[in-house]
Amino acid sequence: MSVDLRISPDQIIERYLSMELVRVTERAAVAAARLRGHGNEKAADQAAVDAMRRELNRLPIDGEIVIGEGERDEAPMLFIGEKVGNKQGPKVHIAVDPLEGTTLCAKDMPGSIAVMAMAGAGSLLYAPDVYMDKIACGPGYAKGVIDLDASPADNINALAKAKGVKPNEISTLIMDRPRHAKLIEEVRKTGCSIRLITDGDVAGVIFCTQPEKTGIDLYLGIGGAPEGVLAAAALRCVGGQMQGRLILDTEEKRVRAHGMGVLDPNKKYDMSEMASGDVIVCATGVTDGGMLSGVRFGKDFIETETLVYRSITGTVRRIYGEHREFSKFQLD
Ligand code: VTB
Repeated sequence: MSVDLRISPDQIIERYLSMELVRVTERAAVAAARLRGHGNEKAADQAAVDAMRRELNRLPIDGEIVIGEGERDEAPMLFIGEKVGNKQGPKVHIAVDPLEGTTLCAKDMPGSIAVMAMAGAGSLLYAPDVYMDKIACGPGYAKGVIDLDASPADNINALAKAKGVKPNEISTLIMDRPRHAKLIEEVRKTGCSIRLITDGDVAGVIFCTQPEKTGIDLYLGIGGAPEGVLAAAALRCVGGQMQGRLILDTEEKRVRAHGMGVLDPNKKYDMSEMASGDVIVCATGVTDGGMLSGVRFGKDFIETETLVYRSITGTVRRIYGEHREFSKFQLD
């Protein structure tokens, strides 16, 4: 990747903003983590949404939520189209999932995170809250090595060849859902291993970027479209390939998507059509997971772990935070 090291005024703003975004997902994660293991998904999600919104509104941006908790009538906060920020800064579009893996948090199971992406206006796909068929692999492969329209076996064989291993040495990750019965059966026939996850496919896709560490080469299957855009944004920052297609299987969904600018309901989106330009992605662990440690409540301070990705430079920062004011004043 060639990097232009000259920094424009806009980029300076974005550089400063990366640290501000860390505060946003940290707050959301701490708020959700207070309700970790309480069996109440709604309450944990609400706490994360409230905290994220409060923090977003403190930012020096003229922001608009393009992926959020849903459309205005179904989501009182962080709805698609909601304006956030103090308006004293750049026009940006924001995708949020204040608590990705609500069930994981409610059951105190591994892998729930607070996550958001920010980019220039028009850079993130306006994805309605429908399913998306997705495929993703990590960096280092020739473009086109995987294809959403190829069979699982063909994708696995192509990836194995490119990696220089046998097909049965490729490890895949799929969400454990009845809708994936056929997919799982086809992958099993290739002899590949499958990690089945119950929730949290933003992290599932990101796992592909570090196969040596996570043991995952390939993500396959159907998950949420908003999660797809967030994952594409993160993948763009570190390299890797991803394609997605919205599943618009009813007239109502097609009309809704059309209203959001999706003119071709069968379009296969490439990673950079889902997230383009200078994107910053930020994720803080809520429960412990393969990617991030969860929030720890200590006697005197609260610990958080956050990953910040930036597409323009490909930098990934892992930020450990000790928060004293959270614990003293119980702000969230
Ligand atoms: C996923 C996953 C989420 O929803 O995309 C998914 O990342 C898809 O929907 O954590 P289903 O649960 O209906 O399969 C979650 O599991 C929950 O928001």
